[in-house]
Amino acid sequence: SAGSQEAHSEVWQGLQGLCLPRKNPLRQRGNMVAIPGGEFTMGTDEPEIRQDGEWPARRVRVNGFYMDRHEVSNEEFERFVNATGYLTEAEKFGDSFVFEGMLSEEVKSEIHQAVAAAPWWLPVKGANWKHPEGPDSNIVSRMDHPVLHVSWNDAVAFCTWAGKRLPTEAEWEYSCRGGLENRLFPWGNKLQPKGQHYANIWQGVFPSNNTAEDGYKGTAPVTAFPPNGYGLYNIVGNAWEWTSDWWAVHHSAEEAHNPKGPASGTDKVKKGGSYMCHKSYCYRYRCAARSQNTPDSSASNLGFRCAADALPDLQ
Ligand SMILES: [Ca+2]
Ligand SMILES: [Ca+2]
Repeated sequence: SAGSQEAHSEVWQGLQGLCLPRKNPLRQRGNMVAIPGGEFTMGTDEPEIRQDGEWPARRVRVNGFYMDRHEVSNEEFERFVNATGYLTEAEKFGDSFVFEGMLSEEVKSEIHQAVAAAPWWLPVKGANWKHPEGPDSNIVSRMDHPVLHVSWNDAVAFCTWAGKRLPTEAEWEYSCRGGLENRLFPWGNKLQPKGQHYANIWQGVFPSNNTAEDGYKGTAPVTAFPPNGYGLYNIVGNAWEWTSDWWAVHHSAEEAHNPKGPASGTDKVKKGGSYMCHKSYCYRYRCAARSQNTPDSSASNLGFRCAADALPDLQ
């Protein structure tokens, strides 16, 4: 699988580092990219979704750091679970939220409750990272796809084990922008330059008809689609990504240095949107866009990637 090829290439890069000159040894190792420190405009003065607190635009300075090149994959998460015996919160609770459109008729027929404001989300017994659509599903053919059904607490546990941490919202948004200023998307302002798809989102009519014109009805492999200017894949679309910040919708317009969000809160910030996002109801596959969930929440479109201040030892 692509996942195991990647593992091999990580080992190979590690070996190369010992005896052979590499093209750019400081730029990358394993699956992390060096993000240069700098200043950028966080948020926007032209918010598309005001109530999410996408505004005001403010100048933010971040120190250099490292960012995972792609969302944490099932293969990577499995390595963590195999090494630690870690049990995710969805596994402990016994259920997780799954998008109705991905469920079998059999699983659907057993569910009698839904979220009033979003009836396409169903709590599915036995849904977790190994069984993303419930007990009759598995990840065997999706080891290189993003791990799903991981809570914020699970994401922190993984990143800590890997010698990393979650990115702050500022670091995530700075990474998303890939060196461009004030653009909607990681690659610019046009959703589909030259008619090409740059992210895994929803085409068609949400939630009834997913044409999968971009090639994917659900998640895509973590390195599908072109990377942004910093070499990051699927930073918008595919799976939502947890950040370390608590959620708030009011922000100071003052310039800030390495902001870390409010000191406390009830929800954590997630960024980037997912394969379920369509402009008509979830125009959140933009770098300034944001949303939130409680730290113990999990769902079939929510994952993460890690950041680090220094490159961790290879796992
Ligand atoms: Ca898609
Ligand atoms: Ca993503």
